[in-house]
Amino acid sequence: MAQLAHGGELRRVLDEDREVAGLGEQELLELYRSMVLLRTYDERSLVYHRQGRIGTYAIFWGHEAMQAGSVHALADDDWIFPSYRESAIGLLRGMPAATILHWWRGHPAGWWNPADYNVASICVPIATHVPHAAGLAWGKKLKGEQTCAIAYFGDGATSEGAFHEGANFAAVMQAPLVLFCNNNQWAISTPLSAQTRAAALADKAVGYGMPGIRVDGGDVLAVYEATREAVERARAGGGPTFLEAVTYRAAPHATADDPSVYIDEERVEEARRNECVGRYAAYLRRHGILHDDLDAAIRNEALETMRAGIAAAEAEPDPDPSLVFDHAYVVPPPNLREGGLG
Ligand SMILES: Cc1ncc(C[n+]2csc(CCOP(=O)(O)OP(=O)(O)O)c2C)c(N)n1
Ligand SMILES: [Mg+2]
Repeated sequence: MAQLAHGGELRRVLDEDREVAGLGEQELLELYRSMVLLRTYDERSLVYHRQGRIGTYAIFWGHEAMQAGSVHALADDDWIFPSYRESAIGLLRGMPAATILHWWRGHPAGWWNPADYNVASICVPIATHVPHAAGLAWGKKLKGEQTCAIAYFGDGATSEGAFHEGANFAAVMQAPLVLFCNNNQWAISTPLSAQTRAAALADKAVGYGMPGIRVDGGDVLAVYEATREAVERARAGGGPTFLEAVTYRAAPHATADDPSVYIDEERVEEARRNECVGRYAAYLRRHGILHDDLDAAIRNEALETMRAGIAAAEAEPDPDPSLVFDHAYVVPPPNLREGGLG
């Protein structure tokens, strides 16, 4: 039966300094590599945006633990449904950085075949991918496959009709789905307090008849452990799980946003001091798994991936501008025809 979370304790691993069963030194380092790659992607993207090399960009600084921790708990066959906040999650499935940079450059080469990576398109409309993920998960179950799906969305998305439809459908059909809510406590400038009267978003799970788990979203191992449990339950026929990962958004919503007019700067500072990559690095160092040379090598490798990624993206010829209209009209309006674009 579903449990009431009631805003209570968050699940944690790093602060308790405990180990997670089944994770050896190699797996722990792979997880770190993934986090550093995501962090590097994000920090470089902000620079590329300022240099005019990519368009408006949704920053995910501080969300790396949620993304890497959950993806590492999946099998390669499991399907990922990202929102714009998880735009670079395909990197963890071997997608080239150039492909994602193309997406942010508005280039058609930024759209991949989802079946190549089992990563769906980046979803910008809030929560509309939740029913897609529920449908895919249900379809896999009908086919007798062991595959499950994970849908990523924010706290604001839980107020959307599409979230409700997808969550209810997945529960009724007992679809093997993980509903992963990144609760960064802001939907652009709307705070969580204006989003819901629920004591905890995980409590919503009760209404759908599924388990709800609350976890420290800055703790990569807690996220990993909680997602693994949800995935195991899904594969065993136990249906969907709602997973609420709690953080505080420590960066602007996107490059077009100025949070100084609405956010609590002290909490931002606190979140930045307690950021997830540094927290995990400290854990690995305490356990003798990470040291300076290895850390430098991992960071350099990620930087090199980004250097090669932006070079490849910029080497791609510009697309034909008329492509924008290709699938928009059966009969193009006269002004487009006159302009030679129809
Ligand atoms: C259907 C829809 N309505 C409104 C928007 C505009 N919009 C873009 S991001 C955003 C906030 C979403 O906040 P949240 O779900 O908490 O996700 P976060 O950005 O914090 O990851 C909104 C309202 C949109 N993209 N789609
Ligand atoms: Mg949010």
